[in-house]
Amino acid sequence: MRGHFITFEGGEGAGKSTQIQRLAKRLRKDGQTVLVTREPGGSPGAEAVRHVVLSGAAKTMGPEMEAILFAAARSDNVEQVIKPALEAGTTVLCDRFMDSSRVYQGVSGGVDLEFILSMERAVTEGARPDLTLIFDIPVELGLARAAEVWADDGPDRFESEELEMHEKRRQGFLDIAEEEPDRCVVIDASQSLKDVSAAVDAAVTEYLERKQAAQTDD
Ligand code: T5A
Repeated sequence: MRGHFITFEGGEGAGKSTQIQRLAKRLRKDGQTVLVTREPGGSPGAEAVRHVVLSGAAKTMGPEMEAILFAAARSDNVEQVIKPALEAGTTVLCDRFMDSSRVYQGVSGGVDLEFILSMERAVTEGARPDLTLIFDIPVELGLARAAEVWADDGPDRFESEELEMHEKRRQGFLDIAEEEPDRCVVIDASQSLKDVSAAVDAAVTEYLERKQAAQTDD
């Protein structure tokens, strides 16, 4: 049976990486086989592209080219890592996925959404998320948290942008959640670590129960 595919989305410093590790631990304790991956990155090829896009080296090529690079990295991660794991029945948790391209390159980057969606359809065939947790946090709080973990070289290509850009992204993620309520759950990421974890657990449990009920009906 195909594994569950759960993606974590949202703005900078929202706590996705922290919560993905906590959820992985919890699901493993419950007996599930879990794989954690991230984007851009995940596979060796995609990690190489990650360095190019996050260093800002591709910025001068324009937002369309950056969108293509993110899609290329996603394609490699999907083919090399995500699909084989799902087919083996593994639960895959991915730190950012297709919604980040819709929001960062589309909503705030100005790249034509249809162009982004056409790449998305090609690249994610057979690997569409079953559940997407959208971590919502006031922009200033998220950036302050992200700043705690910046390495010596400071913010990356996207973190360093204007507040207005980050606000647009926050709204972009909320819009996706509203348009696709069957797949998306908004998590109030401004809460304490414990409360965010409880919200994540509740959303995942609800999804797993819904899935199990649907299988029983079949
Ligand atoms: N991108 C990505 C695109 O433009 N297009 C795409 O298609 C894709 C896939 C990725 C960048 O690439 C862009 C988006 C991004 O700008 P990244 O380094 O992977 O870059 O960055 P992020 O995913 O944004 O990771 P961050 O580290 O910024 O945020 P997280 O993972 O949401 O936050 P996390 O867990 O690292 O937490 C940050 C700090 O806050 C603390 C943690 O301990 C940590 O110190 N924290 C909390 N503190 C208090 N209360 C809580 N509830 C807390 N939760 C976490």
